[in-house]
Amino acid sequence: MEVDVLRLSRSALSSLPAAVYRPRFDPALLKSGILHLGCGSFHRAHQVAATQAAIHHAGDDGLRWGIVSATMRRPTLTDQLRQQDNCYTLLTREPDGTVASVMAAISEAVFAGADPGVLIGRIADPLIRIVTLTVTASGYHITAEGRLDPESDAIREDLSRPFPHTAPGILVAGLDLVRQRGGVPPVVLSCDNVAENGDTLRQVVMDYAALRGDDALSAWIGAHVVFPNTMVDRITPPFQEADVEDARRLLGGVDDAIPVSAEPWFQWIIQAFDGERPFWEAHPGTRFVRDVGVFERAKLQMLNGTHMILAYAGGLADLPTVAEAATDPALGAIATHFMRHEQSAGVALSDEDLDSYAAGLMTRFCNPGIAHDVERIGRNGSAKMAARVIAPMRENLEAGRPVTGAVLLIACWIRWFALHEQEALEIGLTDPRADVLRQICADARDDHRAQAEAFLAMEEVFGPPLPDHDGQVAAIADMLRRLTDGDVRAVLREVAKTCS
Ligand code: CS2
Repeated sequence: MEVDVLRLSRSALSSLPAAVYRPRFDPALLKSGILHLGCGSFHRAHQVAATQAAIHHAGDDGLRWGIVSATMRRPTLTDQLRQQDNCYTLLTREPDGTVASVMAAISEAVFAGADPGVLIGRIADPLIRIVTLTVTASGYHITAEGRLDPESDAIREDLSRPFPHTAPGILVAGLDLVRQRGGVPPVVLSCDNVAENGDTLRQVVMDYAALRGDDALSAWIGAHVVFPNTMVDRITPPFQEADVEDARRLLGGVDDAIPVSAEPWFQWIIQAFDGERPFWEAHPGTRFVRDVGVFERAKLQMLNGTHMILAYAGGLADLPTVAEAATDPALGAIATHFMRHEQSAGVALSDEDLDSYAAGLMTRFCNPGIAHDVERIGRNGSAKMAARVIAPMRENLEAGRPVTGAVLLIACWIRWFALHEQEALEIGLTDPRADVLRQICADARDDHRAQAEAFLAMEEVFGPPLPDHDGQVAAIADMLRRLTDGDVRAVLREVAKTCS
């Protein structure tokens, strides 16, 4: 006999166990006031949670802040969201167990891969007052200097199409329509881990308009569109089958095909801006401030940069998750030291605040409830390197401080491509510049110095030459040799000895 399984939807909300947090508004009454580009796990664990809190806070007035959540990548998630009336479970992995909250602030789930024109029209919809983005650092197509990379294949292809597919292209086309109609442009809010994400996005969008040959549009965007800077932080591992079982158990047997799992920590620091917006500060951890800089730098370098060393070294040392890498005695010690003594360069916080921020981050990395694969964190390194690793490394070199962790990180990253090129890397390798980087390793097989030299010569990734550039190349080449010739774990133990 087949048992009918109740699927999560608006009508199932009333059958959920009392312990499950759920929307205190009728999701059917939501109107769309926000357009989001990049409907993925992070967006669903972060912005949607804050928007739901804001809607609760404002009562009926909050109902205008439903989110049109769009993706260009594949239709699977949007189809599943629609099958569940855009409801899903947020599984918060607390140290003493998991808490389930049903999220329902998405008013429309849109797959726009086949027809990006839909998004362009929505940007110009007068009811859409804010356009938010989580398209990852690689979605900005920037050089190490934070300008649009005109050589990027995706941008070149975009410019030759009737409808753009990249985020900068879609924004330019949508804002162009606003201008043609004489409308008021929406605020464009980047929620990606990109340095000065709002300022960078403004520049990238203006560069794109200029590349299209429309300098007047570029100037209009610069003068009329607000791009606040933000810092976003919540570790959100990708979907796992076990999440579905956890959701079913916590929802009292109700099925959710698309739960999202996240750590309890939540931070969203937004540069204050004029214009209508949800009362996002109703969610603990959200703050509007004048200057996001210090928060952003602390987070990008200390969290995201340290994530990278855990990923690249962990991937070589057979430590497949961040938690395993961070709890490994040698790599954990290296990461702790790197975060506090190298990656804090230029972060304007007191020693006491840096100590406690760093200690908190290491505890978060070790959370066993968060299964975050190093393969995931290691993706798109070429788009992340400049702001997260090279900026503090450069500052340390200028001040004459050691850069042992940065050298190890870069050498491990190069080693990923060298192994991949020889079909000897078991983990997947995703990077917008993967072909070029793999080719460098193929051209200079077994020549560590040539590999290090060619990688560091890529100014679009590393920026201008480092202080004592040849010395850095030699140090990275030497580390590459040690990683190639010896046992990676033994190398990590040796490096850890120098981190005290
Ligand atoms: C990670 C981030 O993949 C990465 O680059 O460092 O996604 C990180 O988990 C988040 O920024 C945490 O807020």
